[in-house]
Amino acid sequence: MSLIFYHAPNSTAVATHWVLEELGMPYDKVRLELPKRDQDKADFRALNPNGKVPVVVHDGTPIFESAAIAAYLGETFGVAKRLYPEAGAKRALALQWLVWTNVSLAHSIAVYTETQGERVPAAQQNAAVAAAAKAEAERLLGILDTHLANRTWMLGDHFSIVDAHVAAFVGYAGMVGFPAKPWKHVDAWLARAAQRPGFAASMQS
Ligand SMILES: N[C@@H](CCC(=O)N[C@@H](CS)C(=O)NCC(=O)O)C(=O)O
Repeated sequence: MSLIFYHAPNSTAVATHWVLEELGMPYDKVRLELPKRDQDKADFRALNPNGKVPVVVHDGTPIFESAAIAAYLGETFGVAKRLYPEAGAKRALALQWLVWTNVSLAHSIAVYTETQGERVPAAQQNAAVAAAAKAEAERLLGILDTHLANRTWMLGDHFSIVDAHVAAFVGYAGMVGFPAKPWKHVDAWLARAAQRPGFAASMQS
């Protein structure tokens, strides 16, 4: 079995890194230097034409998009370890939260970070768009808070790789203007998730 993980520090690949660590699978890491544009090299573009990390290559098949990677790794390696649900309704809920994280939460945060802040060029600044994106991200964190109000983990009593994936994004959100403190259930869950050895490992590039 061959599993290769293409990553970069402080990137979306942290979510995949955490998932891989939780699964305890042996894998090889290939680090890209994004500022040096390693993502534009032909051999990497052949794996992901989007030129973005993360990518995993499992037995020769490249897979991009962190939510798709989490779902694939979960169903392939996580079920026997009780880290991902078997096929059925519970798996649909797992997929629901993975997709929600990338399509809804991460999107609103990306719009916010791309339209305000000192690193954003003046031509890209847009206070109205940034305010709407902020409101949307906060609304979504509220939805997550309600979900976690009566659950220890995203899917119930057991930690799953869905927790790792979602927590990686929520942790990132905290670094770019959305600390979890106002959402007390999210905050407590994030603190629980951060106790996992997989979290510490995912912070090492
Ligand atoms: N939706 C993608 C986002 C991946 C992504 O945006 N990766 C960034 C790093 S956080 C990247 O590789 N950027 C390089 C570039 O755009 O040139 C996923 O979840 O995998």
